[in-house]
Amino acid sequence: MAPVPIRFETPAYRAAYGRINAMVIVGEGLACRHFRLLAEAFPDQAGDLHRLAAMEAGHAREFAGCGVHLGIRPELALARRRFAPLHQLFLEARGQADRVGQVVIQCLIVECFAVAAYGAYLPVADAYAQPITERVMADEDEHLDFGERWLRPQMDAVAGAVMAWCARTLPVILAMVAPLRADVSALGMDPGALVGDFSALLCESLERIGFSPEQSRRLLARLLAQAAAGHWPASATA
Ligand code: PL3
Ligand code: FE2
Ligand code: FE2
Repeated sequence: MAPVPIRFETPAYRAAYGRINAMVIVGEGLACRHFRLLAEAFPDQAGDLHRLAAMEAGHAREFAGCGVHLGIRPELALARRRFAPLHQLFLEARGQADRVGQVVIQCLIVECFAVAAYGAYLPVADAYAQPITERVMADEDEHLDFGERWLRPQMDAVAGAVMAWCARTLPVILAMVAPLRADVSALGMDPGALVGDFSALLCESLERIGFSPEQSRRLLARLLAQAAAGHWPASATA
């Protein structure tokens, strides 16, 4: 099937872009804040974490530029409301001085989601946004890697906590993106493929830090069961 050409100037595209672009800008801004808070939780790695935070601030600026380039105003207040539960969960982990929770939420789950989302956007992005998205994706890989490198050596001690935080965070992510389904489609992306890629990336990450393929698949099954229960685009397959 030949791909349908994307018409960046239509009102439907522009309205959807204003909402999705805002999610990206707010998500990157929160990622910056989370890495600054992680720098406080990991004083011995504060320099590195401040560097990652600065990368996130750069992402927010560059994606904001993508909206400006199209002459579209992002719906930031809506995006902030949609991201609030995820930010609250991060703050809860921080409030308990739970470093595993903070790393799982930001470095594993949010970063895997970012890589899946930007990977889905890349083939349908306009010529201005495409190289930016490609560069940002490489950065997000590094952020994921930070979390994996910290978790892997202590896996025996933290496996239960990692699973528990995944189980708490995934429904929050699902609830956040479920209302984006129509907008994701309007930009030319397949919401089902997006969740499929996200689950696959998260599974691979869990395996890299030491879970067995069975354990990661069980978590994935839980995710897809929630999808079937209506919390995620129904076309999700993985
Ligand atoms: C990590 O550095 C930042 C995480 C931000 C995640 C934003 C996700 C927004 C969801 C929108 C889904 C589709 C995609 C893409 C367009 C650029
Ligand atoms: Fe980022
Ligand atoms: Fe990131």
